[in-house]
Amino acid sequence: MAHYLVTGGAGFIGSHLVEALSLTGHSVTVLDNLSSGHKKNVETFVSNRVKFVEGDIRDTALLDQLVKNCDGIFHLAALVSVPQSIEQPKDSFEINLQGTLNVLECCRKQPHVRLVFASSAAVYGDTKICPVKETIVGIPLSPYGLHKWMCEEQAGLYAALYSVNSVGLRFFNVFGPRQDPSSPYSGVISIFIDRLRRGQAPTIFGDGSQTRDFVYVGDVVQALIKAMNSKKQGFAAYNVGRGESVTINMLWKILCNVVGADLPAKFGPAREGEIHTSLANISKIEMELGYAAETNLKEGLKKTYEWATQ
Ligand code: UD2
Repeated sequence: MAHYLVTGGAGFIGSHLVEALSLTGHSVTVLDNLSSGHKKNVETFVSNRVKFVEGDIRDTALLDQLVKNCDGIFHLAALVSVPQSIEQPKDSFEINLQGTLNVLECCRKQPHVRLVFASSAAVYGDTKICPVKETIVGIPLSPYGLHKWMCEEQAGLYAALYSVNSVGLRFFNVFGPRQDPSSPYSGVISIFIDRLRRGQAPTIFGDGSQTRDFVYVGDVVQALIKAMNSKKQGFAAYNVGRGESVTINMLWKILCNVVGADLPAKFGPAREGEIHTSLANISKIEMELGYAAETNLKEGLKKTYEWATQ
């Protein structure tokens, strides 16, 4: 059994990872400053094997202390909102880029520690290439996307210079239980489900023909664990999606069908600066890590709706 540090472990994706690791007998230290995560997400998993530490990845002394005795780090802590990164680019720099550098420095000091970190489809920006492959060099549209891309470049250099082994996972549109619907920039599925629960029509931005590759959080956890268990040396980046996309109009239709609702959506102005199509080519992660998206959109929506209405 291994001991892992999960930064951002009280967040939406992190808490599912902590749950899976603890269920398979590993011990975990969760580090989270609760800026977007919630203690209640992990409280039920805290045990003699799962420890919660409230703290920040900008605190290098704390990081050094927590990394001791670790076999691997899952680094998911971030300033996760793209719009917030546009309003506060310096915070994005300090949390997303410098924070990841702090984690890489810990790995440099403890060369046996393997690192898996959250990158994002935002590194591609508006590529117009669809489906998009890891070899495509995009032009990020936000500090968030730029800093995630720079994290990958940093990790590549740390692999070459200091033999730090790491994987960056480019998450596409992740959804599932515990995704917080409370901000206007929350994931569209969490917002749509919240509206359905209230019997309200959601607003589709634009004509709804835009497409996204929605991936269930359980599959993201699978990708994280496979990346950690892989013996690959050096640095590699992988797309994590389902390899299928759906229009937002179709998403609403499928969701209504899953829950047996008949509620037409409203339409509002398109979001400024947003990309129209997003679809991951997942053949690299399938071939190199043995990843296979297991939960289709319908099943994932069903599980998420059940969680939201329990
Ligand atoms: C996703 C990520 C974001 C960043 C970006 C990079 C999420 C939650 N966000 O933004 O962090 O990585 O990709 O490309 O994964 N929509 C509506 N009505 C609503 C809310 C959304 O029509 O009430 C539409 C929205 O205009 C967009 C789609 O739904 O076309 C998905 O929106 P989103 O905010 O869930 O995710 P996205 O792809 O904009």
